[in-house]
Order: sequence, then structure tokens, then C-alpha cells
Amino acid sequence: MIHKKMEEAINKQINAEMYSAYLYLAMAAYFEANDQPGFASWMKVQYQEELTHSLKFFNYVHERGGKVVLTAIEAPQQTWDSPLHAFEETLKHEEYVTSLINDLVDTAIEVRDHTTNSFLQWYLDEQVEEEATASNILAQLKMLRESKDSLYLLDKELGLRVFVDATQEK
Ligand code: OFO
Repeated sequence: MIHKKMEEAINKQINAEMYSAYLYLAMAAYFEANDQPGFASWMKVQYQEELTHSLKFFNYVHERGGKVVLTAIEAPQQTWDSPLHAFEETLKHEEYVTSLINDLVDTAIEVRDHTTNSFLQWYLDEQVEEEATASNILAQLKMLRESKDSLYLLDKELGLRVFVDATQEK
């Protein structure tokens, strides 16, 4: 049976992952409105990933005999100044999520829940990827500046991303 404090902390994280999904879906809408279908498609894949992150926590709480409590998801920001701005915010957000996962590990250690600590290692690894990907796209956007031709090519490239449910792989 999962420790109450751990259960509450994971329930909060389920909400945080749903918020991440919502944020990236809002970014997808922003890019759709901006006529950048590749960026929009990339964000929709990101949205799908976040849903699986949330669901992995959801399933885990039940596996450990706990109870999932779903709470209201905060409305995300709806618009950004540019693709560069959106990816600055993406990286900032992922760094924040990494700090949340670190807090969960702290809680697992505090309540001596070694099983949850082990479970959370998947998320720690995932956050390394999440930050690296956002940082890489941000670096490209900084190089391109506002060059319309280059943005067009990057849009095409980002549109190639396909959703893979990594929670089923590792
Ligand atoms: Fe769930 O990794 Fe992004 O937020």
C-alpha cells in the first residue's frame, strides 16, 4: 500500500502532467493559427506524450493500492510572441517539471518508499530527454533568427516527428 504522503504528491503530479499536455496543446493551437503546421504537429505529439506521462502515474497509484484524485487543470497561456518565445517557455517548463520529479524523489526517500523511488527513475531519464530536445530546437531557432526560409524548413522537419509511447518501451 502506497504511503498517503506519496499518494498525494503523485496525484499532484498527475495534474502537472495534464497541465503540460494542455500547455503544449495550446502551443499547437498557436502554431496552427500562425500557419506553421509542422510546429503544430510537433506540439501535438508533445501533448500526446504528456498524456502518457500522466497515465503512467495514474496506473502506478492503482497498482500500489492507492486512490487517484483528479483536480482542475489550470488554463495555460494561449499565445506567444514567436516560435522562439514558445520554445523558450517549453524549455523553462520542462526544467520546472524536472524540479517537480526531483521533489517526488525527495518525498519517496523521506517516507522510505524505495519502490516509488525506483519507479521515478524512468521520469528522471525522460526529463533529460525532454530538456535536451527543447534546448536543441531552441538553439536552432536562435541561429535562424527570423529568417522566413529557414523557419519554413524547420517547420517541415518538425512536422516529421511521430508519436511513440515511450511509457510502453522502458
Ligand atoms: Fe511530462 O515531461 Fe514534459 O512536462
